[in-house]
Amino acid sequence: MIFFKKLKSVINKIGNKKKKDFCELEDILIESDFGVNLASKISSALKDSNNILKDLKEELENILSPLIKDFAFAVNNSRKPFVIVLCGVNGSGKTTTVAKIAKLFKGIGYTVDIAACDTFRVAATEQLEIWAKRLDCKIFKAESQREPASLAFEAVQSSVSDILIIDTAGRLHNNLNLMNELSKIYRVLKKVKESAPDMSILVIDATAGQNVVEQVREFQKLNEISGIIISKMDGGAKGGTIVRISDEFKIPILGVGTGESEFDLEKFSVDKFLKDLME
Ligand SMILES: Nc1nc2c(ncn2[C@@H]2O[C@H](COP(=O)(O)OP(=O)(O)OP(=O)(O)O)[C@@H](O)[C@H]2O)c(=O)[nH]1
Ligand SMILES: [Mg+2]
Repeated sequence: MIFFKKLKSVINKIGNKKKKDFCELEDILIESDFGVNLASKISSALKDSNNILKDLKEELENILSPLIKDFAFAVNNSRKPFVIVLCGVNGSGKTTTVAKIAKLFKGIGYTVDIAACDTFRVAATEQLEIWAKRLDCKIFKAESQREPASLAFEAVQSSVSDILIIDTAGRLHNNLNLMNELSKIYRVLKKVKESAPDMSILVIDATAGQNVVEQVREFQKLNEISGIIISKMDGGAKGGTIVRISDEFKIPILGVGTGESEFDLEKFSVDKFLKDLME
């Protein structure tokens, strides 16, 4: 994580508490996607610190630790299937995360179906079909460009598995038509199962950095986001995105994507995240 390396060198300098060094710390936090407000809040909180590294660690821990949840155990005994919807902007990692979650749940003994509700692109369905085959999951898919809400309806109605994971098309949070379409998926699900979606997961690309707050806010308006998964944390991500979202929205952090295979989903570990600070 580039952020921590840079941060360490500033912290080493900051021992003599010159104002310009605190400004530099704030700049690094901003560069690392903490956002202006949080960067300023954190660097102000550290001004009287005698041990910047320790206190920074504590600041981050206070924000992140209460939000880390083990979502595999969130599955309750409500009527089957337990419906999980994945949403997010284009290319954030939703489809790959569907596979990772399916793998995880299958690994602990659940039966899992998948619904390919990104019906716009044939390639999207094909991508999920490959995963379904590899993971040995039943897939609900549309033969042609069917309305995603209609496929979602059929999937929830027909699935006899413990868990149904619904993949959705990537959509920019400011595209009203596409956001309305997602909203329709949520509404239709409730017609079959009142509690559905039992879980709605927003997948955020850790390397994107921009607009995350707006993304969360807009997706949250359609349906309560039960948790966030941060994908691509293996790609040299700066790391601040998750701290910023956590500070602002207090939404559970369900996992971290660390690669492109179905095995690459880890529980978020604050210790691991902060370890680089101490190295
Ligand atoms: N390195 C890395 N790559 C990832 C991770 N998650 C997804 N990817 C890659 O990111 C790209 C996009 O992933 P998808 O899962 O197709 O993303 P999506 O959100 O479904 O994309 P759209 O359906 O087009 O909106 C693919 O090349 C994935 O292999 C991750 O955790 N780490
Ligand atoms: Mg996809």
